[in-house]
Formats: sequence, C-alpha cells, structure tokens
Amino acid sequence: MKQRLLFLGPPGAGKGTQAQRLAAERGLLHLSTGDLLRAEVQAGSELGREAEAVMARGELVSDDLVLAIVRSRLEGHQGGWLLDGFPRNPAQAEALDALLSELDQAIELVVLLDLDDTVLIQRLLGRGRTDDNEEVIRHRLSVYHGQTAPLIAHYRSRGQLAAVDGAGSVEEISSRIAAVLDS
Ligand code: B4P
Repeated sequence: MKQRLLFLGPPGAGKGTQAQRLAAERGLLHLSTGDLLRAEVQAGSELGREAEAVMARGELVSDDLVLAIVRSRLEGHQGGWLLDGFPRNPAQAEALDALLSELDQAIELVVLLDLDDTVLIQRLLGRGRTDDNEEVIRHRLSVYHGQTAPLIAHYRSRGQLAAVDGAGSVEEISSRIAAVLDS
C-alpha cells in the first residue's frame, strides 16, 4: 500500500477534505500546511503573526517558514504521511526532495485533484473562511496557476503523478482516489 503521498491541486479542489478522510482511514500522518499555519495564527505565535497578513492576501507564506513546519513534523515520524498543500512552488518541491533524501524516504504517489475555476470559486465562497472572498480567491487561483501548477509537469515527468477528477460528491472522489492508490 502506498503511504507516502502528496495531494496537489487548486485551492478549494477538496485536498483538505479528502486528505483528512484518507489519513484517518489508512492511519497516515496528515500534514496540511494551511491548517498548521492557521493554528499558528490562532495561537498568536510570532510565526502566526508573520503568516496572517500573507494568507489574508492569498499569497504564499515564505518557503522557510513552511519548510520549518514540515521538517519539524516529519523528522522522527515513523510510518506513512500525507502532505496536503505542500509543496506549493518549485523551491518547496526541491527543499522537500532534499529533506526526504536526508530522512531516507521517498514520495510514493502524487495525487492531483483537478477542478474548473468556476466550480472552485463557488465552493470557496460557500465555505466562507476569512480568505474566501471573491477577490482573494481569484488571486489565490492566479498564484496557483503561476507557482503551483508547474509542479504537475515536474511530478508527471518523474512518473509519480495520478490525476483524479475533483468534480462530484465527496464519496465519489474518495473512491477515485482509493482506486489510484490501490492500482
Ligand atoms: P489551504 O489551507 O491549503 O487551503 P485550500 O487550498 O484553499 O483548500 P483545499 O483544496 O484544501 O479545499 P477544501 O478541502 O478545504 O491554503 C490556504 C492558504 O495557506 C494559502 O492561500 C497560503 O496563503 C497558505 N499556505 C498553505 N500551504 C502553503 C505552502 N505550502 N506554502 C505557502 N503558503 C501556504 O475544500 C474547499 C471547500 O469545498 C470546503 O468548504 C469543502 O467542504 C468543500 N468541498 C470539498 N469537497 C467537495 C465536494 N466534493 N463537493 C462540494 N464541496 C466540496
């Protein structure tokens, strides 16, 4: 069973929703950089204060901050993991490769959850988080297309990518993901 996974996809594609279910079902460590950053904001830590304004604008938080969070969670962890929302640009992907080679671990599968921008915008407007207003959502999408989407070709060229249609019910999408993981 594949148990070192990345979830890639545009904001609102359902990465968090699906990652949480899958991690619970298969006993994987679920690392959502978005959730971890929001927890820092909530706690009012120095890191959280730095991240808060950046997230509210829909920009990416600095690579160093995000990397430090991921490193602290993966170091010393035995067993499978699911990285959700990380890496989000080529520099983070490179840093992740370096960290994994240091830990003597390797990515087993990258699951791309894909969905049209129009559906994404509707979903996110329905969620109503503080960074879910239309202007910020559009900016997050353009950040995704400019900085994160190039990772699709990167992982595809390494033969690690499985694309899953993100349209449909939560259950339908979970079944599609299970099918690519178990194939
Ligand atoms: P994230 O927390 O990663 O959030 P997201 O991409 O917006 O959402 P996700 O795809 O997980 O969607 P979800 O399941 O919640 O990022 C937020 C911010 O954090 C970024 O903009 C950035 O500032 C910062 N950040 C995070 N990681 C970073 C990194 N590595 N580097 C730098 N900065 C970083 O689903 C969305 C909505 O759709 C929910 O309401 C859900 O209920 C609904 N939904 C899910 N599946 C559905 C379905 N099948 N049908 C209908 N609705 C569905």
